[in-house]
Amino acid sequence: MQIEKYKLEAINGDQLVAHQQRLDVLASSVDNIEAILQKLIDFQIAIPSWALGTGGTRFGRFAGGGEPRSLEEKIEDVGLLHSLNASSGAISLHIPWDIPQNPKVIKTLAAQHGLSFDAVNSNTFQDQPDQQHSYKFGSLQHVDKRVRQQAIDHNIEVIKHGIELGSDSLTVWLSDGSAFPGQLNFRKAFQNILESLQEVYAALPHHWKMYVEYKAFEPNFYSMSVGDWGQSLIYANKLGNKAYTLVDLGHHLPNANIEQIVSLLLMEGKLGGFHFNDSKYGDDDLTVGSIKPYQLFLIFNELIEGMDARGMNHATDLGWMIDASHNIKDPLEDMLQSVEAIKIAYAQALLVDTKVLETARNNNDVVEAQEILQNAFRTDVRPLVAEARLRAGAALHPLRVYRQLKVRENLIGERGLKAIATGL
Ligand code: LRH
Ligand code: MN
Repeated sequence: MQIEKYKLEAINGDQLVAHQQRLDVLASSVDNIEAILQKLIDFQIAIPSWALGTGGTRFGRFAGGGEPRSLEEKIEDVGLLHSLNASSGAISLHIPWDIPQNPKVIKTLAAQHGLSFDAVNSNTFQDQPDQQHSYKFGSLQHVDKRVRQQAIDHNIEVIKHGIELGSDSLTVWLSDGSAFPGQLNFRKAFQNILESLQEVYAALPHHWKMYVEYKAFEPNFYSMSVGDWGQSLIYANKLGNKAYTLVDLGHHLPNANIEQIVSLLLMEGKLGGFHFNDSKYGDDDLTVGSIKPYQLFLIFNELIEGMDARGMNHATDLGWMIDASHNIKDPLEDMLQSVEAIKIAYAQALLVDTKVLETARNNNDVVEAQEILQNAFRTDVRPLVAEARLRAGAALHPLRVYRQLKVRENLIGERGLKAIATGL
């Protein structure tokens, strides 16, 4: 399904006057509004190919209907999101869930929707039907060299798919670890993974990046072999300049200070990118900003401070990706809300006057420092985010257009209620 431009402009038309009034009010208190608008327009977030259908838990899965049945339909759905918010200009594939049978055709179709291919993701956390060796006891950490080689070969195959599609980064998330004390020699597991990743690293084209994604627990619940930012950083440092850490917001122990982790990884020049989502307990993969919007703002505050300190380009120098799973929400509505939450947090953080904040810090004026941050966080920047969309030819209110044009009903009409998407 495609969104006809005239229909989108007609719906925008009804909201323009109210929008302009809200924007004028906000503009009266924001100095560098044009610079902020351009940064918002340039800021694109990659949509995960594995989160366009209804996810599930071990207790149940409640399909919502109209789910994409192929990679082509997944690209159409991301194209639809992008036409609504002009902020979802890339898709991140997971192999083998989304193997491009004909890369040229897939690349052309994506380009027609204004999409590029972000990081490709390998999968050595599931056994495929035709697989020779099982990953039951791990993949790159495995005590058996043949299992490690199988996993290395898979990652190199994933790089090949990425090259054909014009991607320039590989994300490696390992479910490797142990379920019980005594099961694993931690040092040998680390060495096996490092040696294996070095073989994968050697297969990277010169301009590619490798993201090493860490996770504190699940599916292993005693130890994970890339269990936290420190372990991921050791791997990235030992592997070389193309290797970076990847921060999935849901992969931390309760109450971890993620904004401090982000600040230090940036300082080390080893922060590669993000998997945005939100969570209350574990790796809940909930809508971004739905549980801890202040934490998301604080993370963007550290990102801007750290990226500006290194002269980095906000839009292109880090991997901005969503990684979520939808048990009860419409996957596309969830994505629209997630992208909106990320843009709002970024816009609020761009309002922080870092010079005044530094002065307060140098005066140990803790109260003033908090006031500066919370003034920005308590500023309703939604007119700014909407204006950036409008200038990029998209919807003032994407979710409203999505519902007004009955997109899900149309997709169910096209694909049926029983259509099941590959992914989580
Ligand atoms: C692991 C993870 C990883 C993906 C998977 C779909 O929890 O975050 O990034 O491979 O989800
Ligand atoms: Mn992830």
